[in-house]
Amino acid sequence: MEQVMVPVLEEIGLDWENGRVSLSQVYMAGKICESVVDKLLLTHGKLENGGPRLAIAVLSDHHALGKRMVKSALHSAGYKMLDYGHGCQSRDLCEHVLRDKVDVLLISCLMLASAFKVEELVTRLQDAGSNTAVVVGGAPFRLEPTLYKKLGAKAMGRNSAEAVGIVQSFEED
Ligand code: B12
Repeated sequence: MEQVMVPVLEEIGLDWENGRVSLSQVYMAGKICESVVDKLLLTHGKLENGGPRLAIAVLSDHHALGKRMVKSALHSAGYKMLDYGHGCQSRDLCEHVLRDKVDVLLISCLMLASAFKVEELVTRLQDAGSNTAVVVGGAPFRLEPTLYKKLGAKAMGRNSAEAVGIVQSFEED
């Protein structure tokens, strides 16, 4: 999936940007990939690992495939996590994180406008006295690898395997 599905969807996104495919074709490509992800990915791993308290969400936008892949990879590695869904707003996320005492919040963003909202989320968490580490991923962060730092996130991962490595590094801290 990392080697075929992700790059193909990226190419389809570029084709849409350049007017070569319609939004309905992007939508169908997304739907097909969703059913592949649902069939092939593990969503109920052996959740034995104590580790840091994790949560995952898509901030602001509704591109949810990346979140599913990251969640599945972490499940396979034995990590349990809360899933706050997609289209989440930073105010609600901040409340959930404080209520659930989350140590590491994994945020997926596919649109640049959503990525910029990470800064507001981090500020809200800091103002509330939270030590939660915000880890981000998604197209805007892959395209601009230093963006996460500018927005106050602790780390950025390019794919689901990197997400696992980052969570493991928090466990070692
Ligand atoms: C499929 C798709 C859709 C589908 C989404 C289906 C779904 N259920 O998710 C549909 C058709 C609904 C859609 C809608 C729109 N889309 Co769209 N879409 C895409 C497309 C082609 C692929 C995205 C995808 O699913 N990739 C596959 C997944 C698996 O990859 P991924 O999310 O990047 O995740 C991987 C890594 O990034 C990483 N990762 C992801 N999250 C995290 C989190 C952490 C913590 C870590 C460590 C790692 C990590 O691991 C994953 C596995 O490797 C992209 C193109 C692109 N370049 O990404 C455009 C794209 C994101 N869309 C775009 C746009 C503009 C839109 C619309 C506004 C179009 C419109 N006019 O309506 C709407 C907005 C909807 C909304 N409000 O959210 C733009 C955004 C441009 C921008 N500058 O912001 C893109 C980039 C296309 C483009 N080139 O212009 N879209």
